Amino acid sequence: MPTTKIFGTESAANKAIGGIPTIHYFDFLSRGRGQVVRLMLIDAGAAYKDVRYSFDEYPEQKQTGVIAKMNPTGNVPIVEMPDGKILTQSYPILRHWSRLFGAYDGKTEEEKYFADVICDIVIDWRTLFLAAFFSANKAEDYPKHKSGKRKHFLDALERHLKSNDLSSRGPFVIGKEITYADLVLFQIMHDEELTRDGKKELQNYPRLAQLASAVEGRPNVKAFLESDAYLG
Ligand SMILES: N[C@@H](CCC(=O)N[C@@H](CS)C(=O)NCC(=O)O)C(=O)O
Repeated sequence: MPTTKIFGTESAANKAIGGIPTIHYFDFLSRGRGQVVRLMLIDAGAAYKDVRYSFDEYPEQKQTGVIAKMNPTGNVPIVEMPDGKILTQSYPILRHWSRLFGAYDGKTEEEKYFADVICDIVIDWRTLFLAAFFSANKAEDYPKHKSGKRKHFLDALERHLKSNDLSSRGPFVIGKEITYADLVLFQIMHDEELTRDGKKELQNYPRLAQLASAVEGRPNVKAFLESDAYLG
């Protein structure tokens, strides 16, 4: 049986998105595509219902269970809204809620475009990260990923953030305002364990370290990271 917990208290942020969402995802610490969906709600001060499936019970749910019924691809995260609407695909969910919040996706066309650019790079990075991290041959594949593709994405993102006119104002992707792209980028750095130990593995990437610290310093995110709800 999946576990279900409520996080937070219903707020105006819930009203903006149509109530308290139920997020279906793996019981995978505070990591993964499901966590970045949770992270936007945490940052916005919205309550959510957190339904977590163990890696053992998921395959059956994906084949014939509740996951199969809700999502044609059988993937998680899946979000159920109180009016019965089902939301799938993590990045479209983040963009959808950004529009409903009237925040998190920049104001100008240039800002929106650049947030999407950074998000797209992270999508590519996450796909390769997961393939290596969950590989049957992880002992060989993950170190190879770290020195190969991961380094390539870190180099490219650092260069983008340092050279783009909006980003160079910092600390976020488009400057002073946070966007969903910051959450997405923070989450992959977190999941690759680059934000721990004083961010020592980001020492050659000062702009990325600055962005990670700025996300961690958001009041609601900080409170979450310091709470028992944060699972690592
Ligand atoms: N593009 C989808 C990808 C969803 C996806 O691949 N989710 C993974 C977990 S992060 C999953 O469902 N893995 C289990 C499987 O594919 O069987 C999204 O962003 O939501």
